[in-house]
Amino acid sequence: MKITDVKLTVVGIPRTTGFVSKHVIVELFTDDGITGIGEMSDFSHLPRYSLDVVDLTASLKMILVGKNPFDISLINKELVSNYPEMMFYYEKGNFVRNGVDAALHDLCAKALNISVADLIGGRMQDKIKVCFPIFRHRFMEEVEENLEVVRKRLAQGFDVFRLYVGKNLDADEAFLDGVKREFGGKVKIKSLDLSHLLGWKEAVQAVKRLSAYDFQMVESPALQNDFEGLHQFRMKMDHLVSEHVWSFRQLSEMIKHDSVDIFNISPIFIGGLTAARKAAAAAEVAGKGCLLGTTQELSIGTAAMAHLGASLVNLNYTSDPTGPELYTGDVVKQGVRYEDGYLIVPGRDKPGFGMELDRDLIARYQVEDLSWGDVSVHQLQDRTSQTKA
Ligand code: GAE
Ligand code: MG
Ligand code: MG
Repeated sequence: MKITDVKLTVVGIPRTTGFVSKHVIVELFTDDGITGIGEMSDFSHLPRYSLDVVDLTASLKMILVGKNPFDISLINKELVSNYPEMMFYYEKGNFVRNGVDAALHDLCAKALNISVADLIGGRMQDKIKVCFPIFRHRFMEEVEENLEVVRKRLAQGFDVFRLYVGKNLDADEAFLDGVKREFGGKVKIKSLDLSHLLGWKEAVQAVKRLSAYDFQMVESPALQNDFEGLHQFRMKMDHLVSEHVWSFRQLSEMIKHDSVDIFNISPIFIGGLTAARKAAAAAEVAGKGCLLGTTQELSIGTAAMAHLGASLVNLNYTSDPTGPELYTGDVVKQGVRYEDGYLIVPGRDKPGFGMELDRDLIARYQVEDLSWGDVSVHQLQDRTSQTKA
């Protein structure tokens, strides 16, 4: 089997918060008539420059056309030469590699008539516990809106939440207080996510202040790539520390510096399922915990993570992928499902990721390119439509 063509389609899909994320849907065609699909999810992150999708399609064709899609390691090696690791969390080259590697997995599993989970090691679990995100408070008036999000999502079965903090600690505290008063033990806060906004010492102050409330872990409580700062934070505080993984070099530095307890692994940020599996194996070898993070993918990207999570032996903390619940639309016939706060791994009866593109939906959400609209740095950092300065 050989890859014969590559197609990239840009879609822009609003979230329930009003924030619009742009994604690229990848299709790899073959001489066997089988098509693999993948997703380069959520390009709407800083830095504010955009890839030229026409140019990207031409480059990917040069790399992929004529290749056997089962040569996943070889293709990944070429992809990393062309879109190298940059030691940056939102590096767009990683998003590109992720979309292609996902489509390769979907393609190979379809060719074998098995699911991707079965292709990459089999199923350790059929469902993955996830938490719902509460985006960062900047204003007091957002506290009540976010408590309403908790009410609504709890009614749907999401009983674990994670909270972005660090821009308005009064509001962060008021929210945690509101959750404790109204829901008591019915709602759990998995993590406080500082998103690298504060240096580790300021992060210590912030987290100490919020420690009157229950939460399991603190995420990204230091500036990006401050491995020693993360270690200092971890030694000072009782809570578990988690950090995203965005390059193998960064991963190995975090192991060397004993920076974290838990690696937050997302294929999008480490550049594909192949790379994410290596990161999970590194966590296992280093005796660290592991959870699946998210950029908030559509159903194809989320299904890819569900298959990855299904196959992991060390997925030992609540994971993050809830994209399909956050977006107001999608591009597949039947999206991934959530039940009682679990992401359901698509079944063995569905080859590949178990997702089928819906051409009408693609046409509805398709946009010209990845260019940026009128959006502020705050909106990009905090993922809200809130335009106030
Ligand atoms: O830091 C996180 O855990 C996030 O999921 C973060 O990356 C978000 O900004 C996410 C989003 O678009 O909401 O990518
Ligand atoms: Mg995070
Ligand atoms: Mg994102």
